[in-house]
Amino acid sequence: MKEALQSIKSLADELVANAANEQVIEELRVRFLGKKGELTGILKQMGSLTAEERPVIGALANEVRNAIEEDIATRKKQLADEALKIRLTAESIDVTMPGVQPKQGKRHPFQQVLDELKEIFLGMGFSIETGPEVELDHYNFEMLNMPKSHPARDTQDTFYITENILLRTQTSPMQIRTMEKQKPPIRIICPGRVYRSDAVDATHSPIFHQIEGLVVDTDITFSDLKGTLEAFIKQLYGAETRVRFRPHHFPYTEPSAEMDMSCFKCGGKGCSMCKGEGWIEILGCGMVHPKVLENCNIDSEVYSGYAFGIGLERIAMMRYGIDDMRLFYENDLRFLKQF
Ligand code: 2NM
Repeated sequence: MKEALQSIKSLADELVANAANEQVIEELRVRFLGKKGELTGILKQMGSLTAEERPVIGALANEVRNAIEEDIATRKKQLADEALKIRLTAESIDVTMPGVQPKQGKRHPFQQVLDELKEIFLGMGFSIETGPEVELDHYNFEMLNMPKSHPARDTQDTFYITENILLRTQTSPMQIRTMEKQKPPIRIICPGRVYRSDAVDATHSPIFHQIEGLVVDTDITFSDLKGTLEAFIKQLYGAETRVRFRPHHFPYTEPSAEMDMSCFKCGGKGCSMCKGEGWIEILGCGMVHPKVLENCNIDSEVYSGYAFGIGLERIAMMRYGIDDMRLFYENDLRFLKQF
C-alpha cells in the first residue's frame, strides 16, 4: 500500500507539473483527490490493515494528499503568471511612438462667407429665418406680386414638382411667411439654397445660395436701405469702398435698384476684375411693393419696408479670386483645402 501511495504521488507530481492549462489541472484533481479518485480508492482499503500499519499508512496518505494539493496550487499559480506575462507583453504600449495626426475637416468656403455675412447683419440687429426649399407656388410667386402670367414663372426657369409645388427660386417666400405670422417691426435675413433651371457654366448653377434681407416698420425709407447696405458692404470690403444705385425692376419692390460697389481690386480705376468699369454689381434691392405688404395683411399706409437679395456664389468667387463656380461644387479636397 505504501508503494501504491508513493507511485500515485510521483505520477501526480509528473502530470500536474506538465499540465498545460487549468482544465487539465482540474481533471487531475478529480482523478487523484476526488471522491472516486485514486487516493480515496486506496484509503477505502485501510480496513484490511493491521492496527500498527494503519496510523503509518494514514499519515502517509495525508502527506501524499497535501503534497498533491500543493503541487496543484503551485502549477495553477504558474499558469496564471505565464498568462498574465503574455497578456502584458501583448498589450504593452510604447508611449514614445509618434502620434497619429487626425485628419481635420474645415468649413466650405461658402459656409465661411455665409458666416461672415450673417455676423455683419446680426451686428446690425437682424435676426435669421430659414424655411423650406420645397415651396408652394403661392409663397414663391403669387404673394410676391408675380401672377400666373409672369415670365419668371415659366417652367423653363423653375423646377416644378406639381402644378402648385416647386423648388423655391429665391428665399423671399420665407420673408412672406415671416410677414404673415409676425407683426412689424421686422428685421430679418433669410439665407439658403435656391433653384433655377439654368445650364451649368462658369457663372451659373441650377442650385445656388442667397441671402435675402427684409426690414418692415413705420417710416422706413430708401435712405434706410442705402445706409444699411452701404454699411454692410464697408464692413465686408473695407471703409474705403463706395457704392452706387442704378434703377432696376423687380415685381416685388417699387422702386427697385441694383447696387454696385467700387472695384475692390483697382479701387475704381478700372481693371480686369471689373472689366474696366471700376464698379462691380453686388446685389438687387428695393422698397417692398405695397401689394406685397397688403398680401401679408400689413397696412401699406402705416408701414413701409425695404428688401434686398445677395448671391453668395458671386461674393465667394470675388472673395477668393475664383473664376469658375463649378470648382465650389466638385468637393475636390485639393481645391477646398486652400481656404
Ligand atoms: C431681391 C431684390 C429685391 C426681396 C423682396 C422680398 C419681399 F419678400 F419682401 F418681397 N424679399 N426679397 C428682394 C427685393 C429680393 O433679390 C435680388
